[in-house]
Amino acid sequence: MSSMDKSGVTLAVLLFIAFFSAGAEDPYLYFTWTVSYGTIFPFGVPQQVIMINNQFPGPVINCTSNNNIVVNVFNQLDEPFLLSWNGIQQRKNSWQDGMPGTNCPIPPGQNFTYHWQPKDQIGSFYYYPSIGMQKAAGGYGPIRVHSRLLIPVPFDPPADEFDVLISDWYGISHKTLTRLLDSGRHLTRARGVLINGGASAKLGDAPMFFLEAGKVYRFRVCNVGLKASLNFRIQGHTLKLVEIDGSHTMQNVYDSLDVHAGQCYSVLVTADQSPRDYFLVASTRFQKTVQTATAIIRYSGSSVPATPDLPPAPTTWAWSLNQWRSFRWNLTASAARPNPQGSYHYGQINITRTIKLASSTSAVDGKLRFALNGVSHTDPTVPLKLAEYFGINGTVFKYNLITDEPPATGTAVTIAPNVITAEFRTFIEIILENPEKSVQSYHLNGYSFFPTGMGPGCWTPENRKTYNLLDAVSRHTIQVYPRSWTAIMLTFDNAGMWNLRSEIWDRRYLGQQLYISVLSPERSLRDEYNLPENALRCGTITDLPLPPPYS
Ligand SMILES: *[C@@H]1O[C@H](CO)[C@@H](O)[C@H](O)[C@H]1NC(C)=O
Ligand SMILES: *[C@@H]1O[C@H](CO)[C@@H](O)[C@H](O)[C@H]1NC(C)=O
Ligand SMILES: *[C@@H]1O[C@H](CO)[C@@H](O)[C@H](O)[C@H]1NC(C)=O
Ligand SMILES: *[C@@H]1O[C@H](CO)[C@@H](O)[C@H](O)[C@H]1NC(C)=O
Ligand SMILES: CC(=O)N[C@H]1CO[C@H](CO)[C@@H](O)[C@@H]1O
Repeated sequence: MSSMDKSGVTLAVLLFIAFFSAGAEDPYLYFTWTVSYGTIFPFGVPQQVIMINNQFPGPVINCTSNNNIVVNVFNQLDEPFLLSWNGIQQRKNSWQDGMPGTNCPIPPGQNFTYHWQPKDQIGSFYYYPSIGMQKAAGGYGPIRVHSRLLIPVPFDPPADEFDVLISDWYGISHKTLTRLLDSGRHLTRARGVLINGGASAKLGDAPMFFLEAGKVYRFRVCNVGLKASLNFRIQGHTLKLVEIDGSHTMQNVYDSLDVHAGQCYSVLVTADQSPRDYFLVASTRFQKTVQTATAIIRYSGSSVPATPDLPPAPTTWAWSLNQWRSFRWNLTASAARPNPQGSYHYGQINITRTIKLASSTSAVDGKLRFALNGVSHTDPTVPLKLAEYFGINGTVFKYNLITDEPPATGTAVTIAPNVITAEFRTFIEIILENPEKSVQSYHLNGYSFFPTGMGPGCWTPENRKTYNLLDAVSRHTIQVYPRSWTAIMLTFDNAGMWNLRSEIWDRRYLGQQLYISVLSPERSLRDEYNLPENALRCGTITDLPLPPPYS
């Protein structure tokens, strides 16, 4: 065969693959999960946790972009339960988002089958219980989304991958925490920090991770905790950053990374040090007493214990802000990009609307509440999305109680469902203002956004001159430093009902969240899937006839 014939054959094969991979349905992965209470002893005393299939953290969902993920969740708790999929965009499909505003909870003793696809997504994510304070009891687990075979990844395949779920841990049952918060109390200080469900490893404890000398490993690190920003580092090793919240980054090398509540990072670690044990460390940031958890990494075949001196953590806010400034999207890495219009050249799209959201803390009827622009969200019995779909939204909630400008400080706070509307496919700037003295972290479901700027004080239009309009890392969770602002931009091209929340879990529980209703006026299947046949019903929609389906 001449070389031309060969390339002709190759082209034909490629076209064949392209044709059939477009036509064939994406592979299905099935999971059956039982959710129940279990007991762990991370600090030597028994603590109740929520387990998935008797595991804490729960089992990994290891999948590839576009796979069909079918998870049948059996609730064996004594209370309603829902899982949500942090960072999975659920394109056209907020029916599967598993939030109190999109799904009826799974009653005790019953089950619900989620069916979703990580459409054009890659990266590291996690699932967690979305009702009330249940996340304080665990119930979370990792999600890995690999690139499809034909799509190049900007680094060589690692020898192995490790999921590292780090969190502050209160060691108080979620029901007790709920009672404390309901009675107007603040969340007390955490008991400590956990790494994959374990607290501090001591010299001589069993290793959690094994490395072979000379090889490269991917650590997928997510902060699944309730509040604390955590610094992640590995004794004697540097971290090559390759992914943030589902986007490939420029591969800068760091000694440690600040991971704020709800965020995920992937780093490559080369086992290039002398063969012995090393400590992997997660410690709290920005609090007076630093709390630290450790896990042991062992080079295979070694029996030399780790040295007890842990690498120091950074201490200042400025360090953290500068690290954020150093993050850059790898614009040349070919990867799945869920929203092409919003993804490329986002800096050249005209902003159609600016929404400023300010957080606040106040007492309402003597009880602690947190709000966004003066409204402290409360979940109605009928999920917002279903109320909207069944046309009973008018009796369940009012759209746009808040405006795009925060009210004057001191304005009375309203407790109500906080739902705003965003016009389908518009490009919007959101300014997250944090006038308070603790760090914030905000997550938006259904989307990935560009955090274009951060700065101290109050935001003004002048601050736009400081924006990164070229290569901000597209992501789902972003921090806002104390008495500072963060600006994000995105195209609202995913129809559905999407939660925007503080990842500081007591703030979220006591109202610092809202939902954004993005409706496609066409009610077309092109823009949004139909209500799934197995959707659970609750409250006043239980017996309502189904509205005409989208077409
Ligand atoms: C995870 O999925 C990837 C891609 O399908 C596969 O290559 C890998 O072996 C899987 N890993 C595990 C631990 O199952
Ligand atoms: C509950 O599980 C059964 C299989 O055991 C399944 O057929 C059914 O669809 C599930 N229910 C829901 C609401 O998904
Ligand atoms: C960006 O991605 C390209 C294409 O995959 C890769 O060759 C390059 O090394 C990456 N650049 C950095 C700095 O990570
Ligand atoms: C953005 O707005 C400017 C001024 O109104 C206009 O000239 C330009 O064409 C717009 N750009 C796009 C991409 O719509
Ligand atoms: C978006 C939506 O479905 N809105 C509905 C809200 O409720 C009124 C009736 O109260 C309907 O007319 C709207 O269609």
